[in-house]
Amino acid sequence: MLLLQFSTSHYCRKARLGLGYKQIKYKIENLTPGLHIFRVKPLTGLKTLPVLLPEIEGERNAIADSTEIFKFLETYQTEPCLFLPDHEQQTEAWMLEDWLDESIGTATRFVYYQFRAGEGKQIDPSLLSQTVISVVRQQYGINQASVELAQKRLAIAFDELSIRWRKRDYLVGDRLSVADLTAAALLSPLSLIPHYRQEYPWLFERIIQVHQLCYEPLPPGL
Ligand SMILES: N[C@@H](CCC(=O)N[C@@H](CS)C(=O)NCC(=O)O)C(=O)O
Repeated sequence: MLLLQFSTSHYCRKARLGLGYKQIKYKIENLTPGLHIFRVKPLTGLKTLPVLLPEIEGERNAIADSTEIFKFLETYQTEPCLFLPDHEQQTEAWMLEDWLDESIGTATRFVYYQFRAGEGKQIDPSLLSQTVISVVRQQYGINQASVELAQKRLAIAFDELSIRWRKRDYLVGDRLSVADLTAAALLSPLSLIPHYRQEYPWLFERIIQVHQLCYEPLPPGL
């Protein structure tokens, strides 16, 4: 299998957590933002990464979107199981996964790139890095006003996740699910931001645990 990714993308990290949890062997092709479209669009019709190429006869050529990659991995190799056996619990896990994917992963991106352009500039002050950050900020409309809204969305996420993760080992049910993997990946960029590290130490403990269960190197900052 081949994973097309941006090396620093938290959505690509999410796909790697799924592959790692199942201990599936795979190769990685790192793409350059912007130029990636020429590789990805003909394969999937979309322009986002991650994309998984199963390279298996009789299988789809390319699977776009981290959620679809999870579904594919579960059918490709059932053990260890990523889906919960109880239908109601799995439905709840999908609901959390979708909310984290559509709302919280985006909010993290806004807060992270705002930090990297200001207070966190010294992490990589090179012209190349600051140019990439500036392009991303323009592409997604990241500015003070949109970041403030993103921060409010994150505050709701911390409330919801704290109710679940601080009471039990897993967000839903009694084993790792798509919800845990998604939260761990999509909130991981906050590991570099001192404010979040100080306010929510339990969150980063969980992010570390999920990465260990998935045999994935820890995100920068942890
Ligand atoms: N819902 C998608 C989101 C993926 C996504 O937003 N990927 C970003 C990188 S973090 C991307 O490819 N952006 C490039 C673009 O939109 O051109 C998924 O889960 O795969």
